[in-house]
Order: sequence, then structure tokens, then C-alpha cells
Amino acid sequence: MKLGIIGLPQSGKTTIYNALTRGNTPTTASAGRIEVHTAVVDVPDPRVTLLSEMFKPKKTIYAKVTYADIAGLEAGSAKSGISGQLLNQLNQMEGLILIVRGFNDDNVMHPSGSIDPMRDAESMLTELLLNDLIAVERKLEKLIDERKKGGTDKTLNARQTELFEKLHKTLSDGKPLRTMEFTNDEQKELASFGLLTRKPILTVFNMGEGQSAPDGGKLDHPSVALMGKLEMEIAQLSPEDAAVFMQEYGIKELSLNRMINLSYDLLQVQTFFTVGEDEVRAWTTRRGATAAESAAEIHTDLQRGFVRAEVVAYEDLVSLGSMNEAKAKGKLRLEGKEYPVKDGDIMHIRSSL
Ligand SMILES: Nc1nc2c(ncn2[C@@H]2O[C@H](COP(=O)(O)OP(=O)(O)OP(=O)(O)O)[C@@H](O)[C@H]2O)c(=O)[nH]1
Ligand SMILES: [Mg+2]
Repeated sequence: MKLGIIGLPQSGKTTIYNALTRGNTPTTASAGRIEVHTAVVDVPDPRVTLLSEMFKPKKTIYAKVTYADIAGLEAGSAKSGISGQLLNQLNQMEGLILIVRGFNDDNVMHPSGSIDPMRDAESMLTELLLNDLIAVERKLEKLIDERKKGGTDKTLNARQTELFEKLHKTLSDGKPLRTMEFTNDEQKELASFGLLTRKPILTVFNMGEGQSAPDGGKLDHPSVALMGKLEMEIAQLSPEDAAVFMQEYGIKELSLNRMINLSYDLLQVQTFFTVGEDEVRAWTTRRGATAAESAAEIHTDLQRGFVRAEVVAYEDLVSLGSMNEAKAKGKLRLEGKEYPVKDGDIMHIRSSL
């Protein structure tokens, strides 16, 4: 569950990373160097908070997302091919957070010399697209070479050629690969092949105070606007001071939380919970995962020895007030291996191991 924070130089990547992590990574220009900072962040979830109040466990554990602050992407990077080192970093990410500068500040240079968030968003998205187009063209050339030389697996070559020509068509039309649907076999074929526009993406408009954000509806993916510097400053205050500060400025909720929730949703995942006196915990599983697959998130033994799952929906438990009441009202169900887990299920896995 790793998301890469990318964007033009000086767009506010490290500032937002610091806000996310309540950290203090120096926000100096990282000119050309590829230095990656990663941090694990709790996904805010009022359901976990409420379950924790209900069970009063020793430990409360929220779902987690890892963010990596990846500098080094610039307009024009792709023409010469994004550098191997940077590409390697980007390929390890399951999703991308694109930070776009909206704030005015004469003390902070802008690579294009003017502020235009929509222009910057599009130029970065084009950068990713060009990178993929170049990679796909290289692969197609390689496939042609292979055919000329002969001696290679002809059916494999034909299958790959067909697939990569489809990718090429989409990219040439200016569309990201995430707009395409792939069969399971195609997905396997592409798994080892780093393609950036297949990754889900969230655009974050980093605005100054009192500025209004551009219309994110023009993008083909989700976006959110926030005030990076202000959010970082608030994140670095003690919770008490932060509350006072937010009240003074009339800030109801940190946009940062929304950004975390949106980036979690980006990854096509859902949350289930385990509860008890020791621990209330949120777990992340793929949308559509079965009970047995979800059990593996907790421990592989629970999948191997899976007997059944006791399941109650979060809403049912909360409205009935306790596990005993849920049981009495028949809301605690026994489910088998193949049960498709739903977001918000509270599960207890019985295992023979
Ligand atoms: N006024 C204002 N300044 C900001 C905001 N966000 C970032 N900055 C400033 O912009 C400068 C660059 O911010 P960084 O967070 O270092 O940007 P970056 O994208 O990490 O930069 P590189 O790593 O060099 O590419 C710093 O001086 C920040 O204080 C903002 O929302 N408002
Ligand atoms: Mg930085």
C-alpha cells in the first residue's frame, strides 16, 4: 500500500509529506538528487474510533498507507526517458499523488515562471504518458527484432505484439492506460513491465490561503485542494494548540484527512475490522476479496486453516450496541471461505491451525 508523492520542483511535495507525517523533513530544493523519504500514515476512520470506545481495548490500530516523497520529476523528463533510478522508485508505487502548485509566493521559484495549476497538472500527466509511450515503443521494436531473428516463441511474440499495440493506440490517443481493461493474463504480462499511467492517481492542488482551487472536474481522475503550508503548520502543533488554531481560523476539518481517505480509496481496497479486549484493528483487503483471502491479511495460517468467519456488519453492531445483542438478534453470521467480505465487516476468523 505505497503511494508516491510526485510533482514539479518546489510544488510543495515535502511540505505536504511533512503535514501527512507530522514530520520535519527540510523543505529545501532537492535539485536533481533522488532522495526518497517514506512514512507510514494512519488512515483516519471514525468507525475505528467508535469501535475502540465500545471495546476499550489495550491497543487501537488504524489502517495504514505508506507515502513516499519522490522528487526529481520535471517537465521534459520523459523525452530522454525518465532516469532509471527515478523510474525504479515510481514503479514500486501502487498509486501516485500528484502535487500541483497553486500558491503564489514570490520567494519560491516556479520552473515555468508563472502560476497555473491546470497547466502544471496537465504537463505532469503528459510526462507520465510520454514515459509510457516511449517504453511501449521500445518494447514493440524489441518484438519486431525478435521476429526478424527468429528462434523465439512465436505465439508469445504475437500475443505480446497484440497487447502492446493496444497500449500504443490508447497512449497515442492521449489516454492513460488506467482507462483500459485488461484480462487476468494481460495483467500478468504487464506486471513486470513498469507503466506509470496504469497506476491510479490523485491530484492535489496546493493552494495558498484565500485562493480558490481550479476545477478538478476537468481531470479524468479524483482531485482535492488543500493549503499545504497551513496544514503542515497545524500538523506540527500539539493537538490542543491545533484545536485552538483551527477554531481561530474557522477550519472545521483538515483537508489532509480527506486526502488520505481519497488516496486509500484510490487503491481499490476496503476495510474490515477485528475487535476484542486486547485490540481493535482495521485491516485492508482488496475489494471483492473472500473471507479466506482477507484472513491472510491477518496471518497466512488463518487462511490455510480457515474454518469459518463470524461476521457482523459495522452498522448492525453499532445500532445494536454489543456483540451479545448482535448475536441475540441474529446479526452475527457464520460465513465460509468464499464469502465476499464487505467494507465495514467485523470478523472473527476460526482456524484449525
Ligand atoms: N506560501 C506557500 N508556500 C508553500 C506552500 N507549500 C510549499 N511552500 C513553500 O514552497 C517551497 C517548496 O516547498 P517544498 O515542499 O520543499 O516543495 P517540493 O515539491 O518538495 O520541492 P522539491 O523537493 O525541491 O522539488 C518551500 O519554501 C515551502 O515553504 C504553500 O501552500 N504556500
Ligand atoms: Mg522536496
